[in-house]
Amino acid sequence: MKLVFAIVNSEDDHLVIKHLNKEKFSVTKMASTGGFLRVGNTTLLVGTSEENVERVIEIIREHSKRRKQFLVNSEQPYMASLAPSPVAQTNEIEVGGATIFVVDVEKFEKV
Ligand code: 2BA
Repeated sequence: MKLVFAIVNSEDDHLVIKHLNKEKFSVTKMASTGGFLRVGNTTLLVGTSEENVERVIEIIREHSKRRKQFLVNSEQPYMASLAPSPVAQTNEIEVGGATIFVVDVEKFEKV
């Protein structure tokens, strides 16, 4: 058995979960925060058999959009501390679709 951790944009989580559930995958949704932007995102946990892992990733890929995000350094505590400046600088970064980790599950039980 495998456990898929997928960090997705909070704007996409509804669609991703809907389509996973439609194909009978169980999902746990956890509220999380990115360490760089320090804004909320969603971490999904999906426990499934090894042969289903690629299908889970496909569904997540299909429903997680990449998007551009603008950062003003004075609004971003981590960047501001790296390059303190009295002048606000705008940076464009690309975020999403999803960051996925797949790990082995040693034991799975429902009691
Ligand atoms: P954040 O850490 O808030 O990162 C948001 C976006 O900021 C990243 O998008 C990336 O485009 C940019 N970014 C992150 N760290 C950076 C840095 N040191 N320098 C320049 N730009 C940086 P994504 O790569 O799509 O990541 C989205 C979210 O997924 C991350 O939010 C974090 O919560 C998670 N994540 C990504 N890679 C991870 C990893 N290796 N381990 C754990 N979580 C990860």
